[in-house]
Amino acid sequence: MSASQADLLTALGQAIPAAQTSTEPAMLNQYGCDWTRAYEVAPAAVVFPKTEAEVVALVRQANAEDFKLVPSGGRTGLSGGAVASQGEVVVSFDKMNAISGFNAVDRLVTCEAGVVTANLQAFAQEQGLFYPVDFASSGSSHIGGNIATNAGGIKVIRYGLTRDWVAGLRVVTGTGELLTLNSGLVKNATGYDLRHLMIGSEGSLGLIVSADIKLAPAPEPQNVMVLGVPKLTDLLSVLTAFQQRLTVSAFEFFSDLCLRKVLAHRDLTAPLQQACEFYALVEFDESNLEAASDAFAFAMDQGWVVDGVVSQSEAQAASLWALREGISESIAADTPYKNDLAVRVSDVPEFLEAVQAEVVSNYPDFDVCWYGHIGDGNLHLNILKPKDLSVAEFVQRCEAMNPSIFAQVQQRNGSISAEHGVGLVKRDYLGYSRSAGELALMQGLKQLFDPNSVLNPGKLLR
Ligand code: 2HG
Ligand code: ZN
Repeated sequence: MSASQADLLTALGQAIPAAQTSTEPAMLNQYGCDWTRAYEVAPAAVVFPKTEAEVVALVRQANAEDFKLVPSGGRTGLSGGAVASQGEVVVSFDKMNAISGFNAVDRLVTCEAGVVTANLQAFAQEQGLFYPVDFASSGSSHIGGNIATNAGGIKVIRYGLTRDWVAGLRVVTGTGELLTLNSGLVKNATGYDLRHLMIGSEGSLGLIVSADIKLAPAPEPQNVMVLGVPKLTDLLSVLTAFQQRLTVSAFEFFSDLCLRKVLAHRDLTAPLQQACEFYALVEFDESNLEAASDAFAFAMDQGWVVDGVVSQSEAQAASLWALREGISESIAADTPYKNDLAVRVSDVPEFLEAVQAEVVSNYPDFDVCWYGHIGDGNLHLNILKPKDLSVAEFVQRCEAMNPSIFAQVQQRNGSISAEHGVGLVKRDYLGYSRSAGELALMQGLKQLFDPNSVLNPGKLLR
């Protein structure tokens, strides 16, 4: 063990019992990264605090002894926000995973940061309530990470983002101060709401240790339709046809290439008899089936939709959802270069056309998987690596395209990261979505909350 590593372990030992620290190479590899694979994984240690007091002590030690901390949840992020490449100490919230309180009157559940999203969803269901933020990684993502990235997912069109469900937070700032923010209040007009500053701050301002999460009334059982839509630009007309007649819980889309990838990867069947260039997936309350059937018939009459299927059971609804939710995993072997873009919903059709044109003219030899949460304006653009191209050359060619794609986003005041966060992957492109004035204020906030830059340095901001 090198002297500095021994010093680090001594410093950590002042904050947290030695049994809760690991320097095992396998643990460092596991805990030092997220789902991105482009960065070196090189943390010095991983620690597993069990209490708020231990988190406070860790941050104070980091300031005193000059080491850096990388907060780590379920490590399902796609932007490198939880990657430790520079000898940092990873702070895993795996052992702070209790649902520590529930109040039926307030419909609030108090979760430690390490509660797995699916466990919160199951807990809500046991109370006859509903936690509506949902995505493919719910089985492993943590509520703390969801808050730190303001995670979105598949039901944003109806229920909003993680931000909309956070009624209170406990956070340890970069100076080791424990803050209680908003305490579950519905109304609170006492100035700056620091809770909202923490949401989406990617661990750069404070470490979230627990949260009061709102729960919704349990929804009706849901029906799912998958529709064949030949033209990308008709997808929004289909959405409007549905929204004029009913409230949709989700409106997603994917291209035929995405479908073929999922079918090759999983034991599922094609939803429609004939292949179609694009598919829409619509979810809605079962009591709206008639209204949804009207919308479908109207969209067929208009020629926007050529075929469709509606779920007849919960199991069928789940397998239709699997066609959409399985895409990311199914294309992982193709080393996709990911972009997670958002514009206003009304700007989606012409934005899609403009980006598609950029991609086709610049990547004639690359396969492109388009999919995402089109109903809320969020599109996932995944470029697949040709087998014979090296990862380095592929990434370089994709990066060379980013300025022209991001210029299309900027022209529409859109976002270069709708729901995956900034982390390392999007940090140097932030200027396409944030003005120089905003970026300067963000740097100022970082300095205020974390003057020695001990929290997730180099992520989100340089
Ligand atoms: C999804 O919507 C996730 O499936 C992942 O946000 C998207 O892998 C992606 O690009
Ligand atoms: Zn998504």
